Amino acid sequence: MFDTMLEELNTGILFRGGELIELPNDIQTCNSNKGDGFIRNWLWNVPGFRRWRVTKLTAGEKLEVLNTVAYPNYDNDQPILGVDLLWFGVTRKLVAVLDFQPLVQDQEYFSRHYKGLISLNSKFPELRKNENMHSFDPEQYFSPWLLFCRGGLEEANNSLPKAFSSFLTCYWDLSKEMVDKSSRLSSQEVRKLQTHYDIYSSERDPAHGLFTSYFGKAWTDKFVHTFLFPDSNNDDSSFERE
Ligand code: BLA
Repeated sequence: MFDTMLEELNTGILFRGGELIELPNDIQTCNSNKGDGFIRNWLWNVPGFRRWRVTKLTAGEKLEVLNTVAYPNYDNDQPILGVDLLWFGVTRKLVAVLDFQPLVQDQEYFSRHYKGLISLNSKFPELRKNENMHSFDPEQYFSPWLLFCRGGLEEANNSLPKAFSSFLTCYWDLSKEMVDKSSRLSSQEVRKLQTHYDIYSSERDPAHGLFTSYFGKAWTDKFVHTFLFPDSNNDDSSFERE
């Protein structure tokens, strides 16, 4: 379901000078102890970013997931790129979330970084369905212009691939703009907020149970804290905003 988008993402990263970072074998790929689950991960070193990870999970016909997160360098306060796409084959249900995940929720920040996403959002009404969030707080690290839809085959085959392409282009454009602009948030503050993103996400991400059921608790704990959200091991106490 998501192979063309995965290909587009990895090719786009390569085209912008991305280099693969070698991962430990058991993180790069892992087979489920339940038989049909398989996960593959890529970690990229991309100019302008301190970390860009990509994950593809398949469980036979039952489930397919494409997930990616890009963390800009600390001297750039642009949002984190976050994409979570899930296809449940048996029920033919799609969950698609694409956002420029804001470090802070204020108008000044939004007016500097969201022109592109606001325009893109208005072009894909079928992918912004005002879905409720159960695990996450929509006002922490999510923007008002995220694309979030619980849909079906129609959205998965038609709008989503188009939106995904435009979304990536829009994020690359924002990164290009930031080369000549200076950030308003200090590097120190960006570091704190990105670190807190990992702590927060590792606590809230609804994928934990799913990973445990396919790959076991020990592997999942290691995967969540070393690959998905490596900064989640930091102490939370110093992350109050200054
Ligand atoms: C929801 N993501 C989910 C759900 C699962 C995953 C099982 C619940 C499905 C549902 O609500 O019906 C699965 N998430 C995964 C998997 C990975 C993962 C397998 O990270 C593998 C790496 N999630 C993100 C990112 C965003 C994100 C970067 O990882 C930001 C765009 C969003 N996922 C997101 C949101 C929901 C979700 C908003 C709905 C959760 C809610 O209702 O609060």
